Amino acid sequence: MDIDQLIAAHNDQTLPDHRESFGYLSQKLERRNIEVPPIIDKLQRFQIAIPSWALGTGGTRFGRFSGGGEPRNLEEKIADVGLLHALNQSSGAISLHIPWDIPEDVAAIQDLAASYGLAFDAVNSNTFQDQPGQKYSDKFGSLCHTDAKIRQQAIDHNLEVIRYGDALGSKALTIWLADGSSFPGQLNFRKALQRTLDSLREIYASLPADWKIFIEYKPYEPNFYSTVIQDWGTSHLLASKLGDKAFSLVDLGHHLPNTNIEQIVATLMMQGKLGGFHFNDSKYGDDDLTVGAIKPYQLFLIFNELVEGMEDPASSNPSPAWMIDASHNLKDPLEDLLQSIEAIKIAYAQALLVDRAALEEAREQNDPTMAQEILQAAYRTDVRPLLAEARLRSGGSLAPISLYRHAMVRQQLIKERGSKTQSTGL
Ligand code: RM4
Ligand code: MN
Ligand code: MN
Repeated sequence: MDIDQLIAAHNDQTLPDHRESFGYLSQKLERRNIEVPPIIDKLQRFQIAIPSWALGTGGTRFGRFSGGGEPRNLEEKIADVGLLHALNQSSGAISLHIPWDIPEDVAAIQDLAASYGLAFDAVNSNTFQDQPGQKYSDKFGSLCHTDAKIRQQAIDHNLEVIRYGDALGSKALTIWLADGSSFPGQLNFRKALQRTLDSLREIYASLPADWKIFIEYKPYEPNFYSTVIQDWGTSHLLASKLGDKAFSLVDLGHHLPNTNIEQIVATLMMQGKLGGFHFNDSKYGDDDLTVGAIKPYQLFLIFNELVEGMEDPASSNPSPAWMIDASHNLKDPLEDLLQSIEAIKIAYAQALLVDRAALEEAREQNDPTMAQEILQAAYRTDVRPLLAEARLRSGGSLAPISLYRHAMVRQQLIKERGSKTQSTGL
């Protein structure tokens, strides 16, 4: 049976239950004067890119326990994202990491992606690992390096990534740098930032006219004392100096504990400079866990700011690029991604329920109690039937994980690909 038939058969079984819960929720929302159809429509249109490195089991520096059936090449990665998209109708794009996923036959890769209804999202460069055959080492930095030859090598790599992305139809380059220092005194901060800006300017000059460049920031790791682009302020400074095509990218895992990420989102949107978003969750470190697994309320508050910015007709911020950026240590990567997408859309739907006029009124009245009541009314609503309805209308599955298990997808993949496969990536 093909996937669409499986989805239809499985949906038939769960439909009565869904109809009941969706009907009940719709009535309740209508009584709260919330129009359901526009929310369903927004949920149907919301697409979150899957990075090509998230289809395999990640690991820690201590080890990696492959679950088997991992994609062995770019074609199989595209097939995995195609399967996710068939199930949830929200993963309609793939984000490639070069050189982990160099497309050998561009036309064939494009055709394959199109056959699954997938587009190519931002391409990502990699100057945080030395590649086989690479002339100079990035051990002490790339775009910030003291040696002009090494900076040039990193610039050239980014230009090569743009060329691959351009051939495939991507419209953005994401740069994340591991550059920094692990010991006080190792790096001249001022000069390192200046060199980074100068290198970025060269990359920026080669961006195709309709492209954007996203500058990611991160406070630590793999460097443990300083990072050249440590925070949103540094990223914003670089993006502002570069020009209109440059934006900051917020990765949830790249903040120190208790950082008010929702305020960063609001600030960048106020400047029209929020370009992209990397979703993950963590208790301690970077991108360790499934989105929404630890801090769903924070995710909701972030979406509250995103929706506020996106729905404001006066906002100059372009629609941000959405991507998952998490590693998968224990779970089946495809199940993990299905859960992450669900968590993101839950937060989005809840943010769409916020009574913005009433919230503004509470703010005008300096009434924090009422402001909290309004946010809680949205956050405490179980919006999952709205997500299921959006999937159903788009031809997806009412219950993706249940179907995935029922159809024994992983077992099939292990049969086809073997139990000892390992994808390229982290
Ligand atoms: C980094 C950063 C980048 C991602 C790599 C794999 O921490 O989040 O976005 O490309 O990991
Ligand atoms: Mn990231
Ligand atoms: Mn990261």
